[in-house]
Amino acid sequence: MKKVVTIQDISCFGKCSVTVALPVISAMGVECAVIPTAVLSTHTAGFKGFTFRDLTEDIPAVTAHWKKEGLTFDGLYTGYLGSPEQAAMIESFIDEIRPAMVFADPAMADNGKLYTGFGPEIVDAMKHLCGRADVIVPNITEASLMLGEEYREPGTYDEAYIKRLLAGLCEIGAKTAAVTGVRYESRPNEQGIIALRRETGEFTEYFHENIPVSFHGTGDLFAAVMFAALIRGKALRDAMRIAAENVLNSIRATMGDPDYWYSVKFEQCIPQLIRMTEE
Ligand code: PXL
Repeated sequence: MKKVVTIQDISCFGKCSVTVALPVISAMGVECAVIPTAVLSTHTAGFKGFTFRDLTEDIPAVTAHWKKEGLTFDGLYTGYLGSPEQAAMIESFIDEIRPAMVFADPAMADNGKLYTGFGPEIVDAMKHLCGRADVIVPNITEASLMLGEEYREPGTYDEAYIKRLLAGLCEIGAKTAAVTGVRYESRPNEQGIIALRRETGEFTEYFHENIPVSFHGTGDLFAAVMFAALIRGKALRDAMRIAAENVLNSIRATMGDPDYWYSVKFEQCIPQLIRMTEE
């Protein structure tokens, strides 16, 4: 069995980051350790007055202990950070523990804006960390912030804009960059993920129906599934497809329930996810 670690926050209520990654990665047959970057009472999108405990100091301490124990990992998946300083600590973790694959989601922004609580320092920190990764999965907002490129609204750009972002992301150092939430002006009813492999210059894409709703936590769900699928040995396009289809299934399971605004009912789609993983 493959063994991985994810480094991101625990939002105690609200289903994102670790509380999505752990069940999903486990269901996909991969052992998952965690290093929490912060503990929040809820996620920061839509809840008011959430608590926030920063765990920055713990990252080097856990790294040192794990190094002493001789722990090894088939992969590392990084997400939401508690502070910009944590990015450099995670880079030290990569140097010390040497996970076989580094998958970074620079989870810091969406819809043209940084998440509540982040200042501009997080952008350079995430950019540096992404430069150390084998695979990165920014959305358009995160990609444009890291590159200092103009942010363009969904459905207002063409392929040239996305290819420019992808080339820039590979220049930062990422071996494979995949931009999520892509909607071309010419294909308004579709949404997709486009990836570029730095070594070969090869583009890989997966387009699907655009469901015109937005739910919190879907970026984290996408990243966790794509990461675990790659760890299970799936090809890049299959990993993108399984992740996207699982997010779509979870959105369909959630839509129309007015009590459910804070995340998606991904639990209901775990049986399908396991079937897609084992195919
Ligand atoms: O889904 C990304 C995310 C993760 N963790 C926390 C968040 C968010 C997005 O807002 O607030 C705490």
